[in-house]
Order: sequence, then structure tokens, then C-alpha cells
Amino acid sequence: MKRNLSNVKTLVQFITESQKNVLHATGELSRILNDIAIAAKIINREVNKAGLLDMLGIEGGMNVQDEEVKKLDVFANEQFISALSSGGQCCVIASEENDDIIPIKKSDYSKANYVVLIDPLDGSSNIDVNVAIGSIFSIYKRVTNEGAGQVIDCIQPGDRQVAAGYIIYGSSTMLVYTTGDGVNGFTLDPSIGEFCLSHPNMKIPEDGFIYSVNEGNYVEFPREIQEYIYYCKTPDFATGRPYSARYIGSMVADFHRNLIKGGIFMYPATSKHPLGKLRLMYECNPLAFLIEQAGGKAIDGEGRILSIQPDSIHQRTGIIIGSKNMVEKVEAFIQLNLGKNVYRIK
Ligand code: P6P
Repeated sequence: MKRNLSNVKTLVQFITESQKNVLHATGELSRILNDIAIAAKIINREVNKAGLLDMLGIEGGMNVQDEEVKKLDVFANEQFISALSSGGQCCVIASEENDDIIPIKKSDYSKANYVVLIDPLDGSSNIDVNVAIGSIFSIYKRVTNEGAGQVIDCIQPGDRQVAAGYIIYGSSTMLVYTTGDGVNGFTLDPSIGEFCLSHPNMKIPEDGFIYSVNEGNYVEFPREIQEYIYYCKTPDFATGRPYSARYIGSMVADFHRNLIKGGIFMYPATSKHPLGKLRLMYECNPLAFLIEQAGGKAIDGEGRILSIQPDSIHQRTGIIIGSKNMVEKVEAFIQLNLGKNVYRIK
């Protein structure tokens, strides 16, 4: 199908136009977003042929092209770090793949005003079984004055994000992001090598009929989550129950489906993961920023995800995120259980 390019808006065009609406915009954030998109295209190319290039295996060894075999998440991490380092706008990067922060050692990093936190390839255990995976990014303004970025630049509350988004490598590859003025989705058109605006001004339905949780952990869940799951399963014509259970095991994929169709995703703290499993800074905060911009809600079981004051870059949290009315239903179950002895239905 020949695409009529006259009615296509590429990500580059959209970012440029959006920048014009921002007073005193310098183009630095635009450059970062474009750098992320470039890294995503390179990663997408490898994700799509991982099985052919022995990239499913563990790191190390050589492939048929006599190239060093890298796990895809290591490869993805390197692409983001390389693109963002050469861009010159970042003073520091924090990544799920790196224990410590990555200060960007540029002679002109005093001009680098931004901080990027990334989960370079979330759900990477699903690569071997051809399930959709994703990259997640979160962008802040630095809080230190100059020089290489520091940890304090990387542990700001989610409310201080200036941009956030994800790339989903699925049946098609999409980049979805916000700069605080709504959420927009772009689909990669391989025929022109560009992300093209396909989902303008995305809003999550206030109600949904899909719940997404790993029920294998049911006995470990807090009482209110067990009660909400039971509520989801209980037939009730008026409220469209029982809901459908969908759990992909790749947060970006579950999140993206819910953003489009409506629904709720839950990964609460459990006795195995008393602080939750998912990472606050580069999984939950960026997705919480997106969902609130799209009209949804994101809580950790006590309050807003975006209000959490972080202690460390790899901090974990419980998360309940999705359609506004569904999250508020969970909050109602939490209120009902406040002060009760916490016990679990075996
Ligand atoms: P579990 C993938 O490892 C991940 O970080 C998320 O993408 C996903 O939602 C979750 O963990 C799956 O965890 O414990 O259900 O396998």
C-alpha cells in the first residue's frame, strides 16, 4: 500500500511542532526524544530477528557473523546510552541494567540539563517466546547546577517528570509518550523508517472490563486485592462482570492494551516482594505519568505513585494502574480493610 505522505505526521514533525507551543523551549528535550526514537528503531530491528541472530542466548560467545553475542536487553541498553550520550543533552542516565548511575562525561555537560531513566527492555524474558516487550523512559530536569549528573538528580518524585513514554515491540512497533500535554502514540512505518502519528490524544476509558494480575501470587496478596479479584470474577450483569482476565507478563504490553481498551493492571506488594516487584523510577513513574495524562489513575496501595519520594534509583513499589473507576474500586476495598487484621484467604 503506497502511503500518501501528505497526510502523515511523523514523530520528528510532531515534536518540532509541539516545541513551538512551549515558551522558552530550547530544543534540548526535543533532541532527547528524537535520540530515544533513533535508539528504538535500532532495537526494533534486532528484536524482530533475535531468533535468527542467536540473541536469545546468554551474553558472550560469537554468532554466525562472528560478532559478539549480546543479550537483547544488554544491546538495548547500549543503544539508549550511546544515543543519549552523543546527544549532549543528558547529564546522567540511570538504567535497570546498571547498578550505578551513568554520569555523562561531556566537556560541555554543564549545558546538559536533563536526566533520563530507562528500562531498556522490559519483559525481556518473553523474547524467547515471541511475546511483546517494551522499553520505558522517564525524563527529568536536573536539580544539581552543573557538571556530571548525580544520584540526587535521579531520585526525584514522579510528579517532577517533564516527559515519559514507552516503545512496545509487538505486532507493530509503537512509541507512546507525554510531555505533560496529553498522550500521543506513533506507529513505526518500516517502509519509510519513521514513527507516524497513529493514536493522537490517547485517553483511557474511565471504566474497563479487563483485569490484569498474576493470580499465581493470589495467596500472597493483601486481603483487599484478594477481595477485588473475587469482585472481578463475580457475575453481575449491571456492571459487566465477570471481567476478562488478561496477563501477558510484559508490563508494557498489559499497560498498552488497557490504555486503549480500558482495564486495570495490578502488581501489589506480596510477602515474596514486600516492597513490590516493579521498579518505581523507570517502570511505575513513567507509566503513572502517562496514565494520569490519559485520564486514569496509578496508586501503590496507599497513595499516588507520582507522589512517592524515592530513596534509591532501583527502588521497588506495588502498583495498581489503569481506568479511573477501576482503580477507585480497589481504593474502596482498601478503605474497607483499613485497620483490620491482615489475613489472607487460603
Ligand atoms: P511476574 C517483567 O519481568 C516484569 O518486570 C513486567 O514487565 C511484568 O509485568 C512483570 O515483571 C511480570 O512479573 O512475577 O508476574 O512474572
